[in-house]
Amino acid sequence: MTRAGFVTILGRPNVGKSTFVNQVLGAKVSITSSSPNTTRSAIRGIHTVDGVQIIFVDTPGLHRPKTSLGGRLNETARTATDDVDVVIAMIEAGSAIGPGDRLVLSTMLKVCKNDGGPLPIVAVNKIDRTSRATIAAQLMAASLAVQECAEEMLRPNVVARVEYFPLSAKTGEGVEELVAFIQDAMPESPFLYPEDEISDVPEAVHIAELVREQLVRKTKQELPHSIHCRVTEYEWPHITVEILVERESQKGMVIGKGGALLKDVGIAARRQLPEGCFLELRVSVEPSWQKREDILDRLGY
Ligand SMILES: Nc1nc2c(ncn2[C@@H]2O[C@H](COP(=O)(O)OP(=O)(O)O)[C@@H](O)[C@H]2O)c(=O)[nH]1
Ligand SMILES: [Mg+2]
Repeated sequence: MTRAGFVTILGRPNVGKSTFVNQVLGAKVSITSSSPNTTRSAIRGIHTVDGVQIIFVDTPGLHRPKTSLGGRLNETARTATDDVDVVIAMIEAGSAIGPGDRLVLSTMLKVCKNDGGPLPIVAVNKIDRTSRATIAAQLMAASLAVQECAEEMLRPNVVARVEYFPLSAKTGEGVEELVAFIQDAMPESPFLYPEDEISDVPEAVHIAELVREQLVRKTKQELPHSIHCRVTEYEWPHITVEILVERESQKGMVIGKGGALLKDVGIAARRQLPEGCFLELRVSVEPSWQKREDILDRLGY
């Protein structure tokens, strides 16, 4: 009998959730950057090895929302915990556990409260950047925070079920151990996706995401949040990606001096696509799209 199940990864923006999923799969299914809120939808990464299928659900980071888009991203992260087998709360090894992390830990405990419920795991990421002493201290701090959150929620029993894993999503250290543990925890089930599939993201969406990744990486401050990308034409090898921004001034920033920035973005994105692809990028202005519910509906957030 095969086994299969779902694993949701929760964590503040930027703790390394998408990097972790990409590391496990050995392929880029989720775009990453040092800018918060890069991930905007629950992206599934599928790992099938030795008769066990693990479906990782990468979520937008839980955070205090400032816009309608931010609110929807939190909602997407929360609903991704429905009906899963494992919930990973990811924190960073090198920064103190703050209110944002506590919200993440509490959300994990809430979902995992029952004995038969999902398995709670705390992953302490980015250990490549800290000393062993710091990692040990952070593991202690994490278990203390878990205990406090559980007591606040009057769920002291769940504490004993929580497992802790230090790892580096970037270098891969510790990742195998966590995946092996999750593999053993998967319930008996037929495979839920074809064995050779590694993601549920449609090709066109992935291409738009590759373009957005480059834009997010190459632009600064608030601009990354103002960008939405979508494929408007997909007639292999011709692909057109439309880049939406919120203001006319942002359009200029995305295009860059003499078109330089947009050109760089196109080159970097095309490098990740099959050879022979013609990628056209267009920029248009859609005022305040991330605050307007009707536009968010239309863009599928
Ligand atoms: N040094 C180090 N950086 C990491 C690690 N994991 C992620 N990062 C970096 O942290 C930033 C945010 O990563 P990302 O996966 O987009 O975070 P997410 O918002 O939680 O999905 C990126 O610049 C990553 O390269 C890690 O294990 N070590
Ligand atoms: Mg992400």
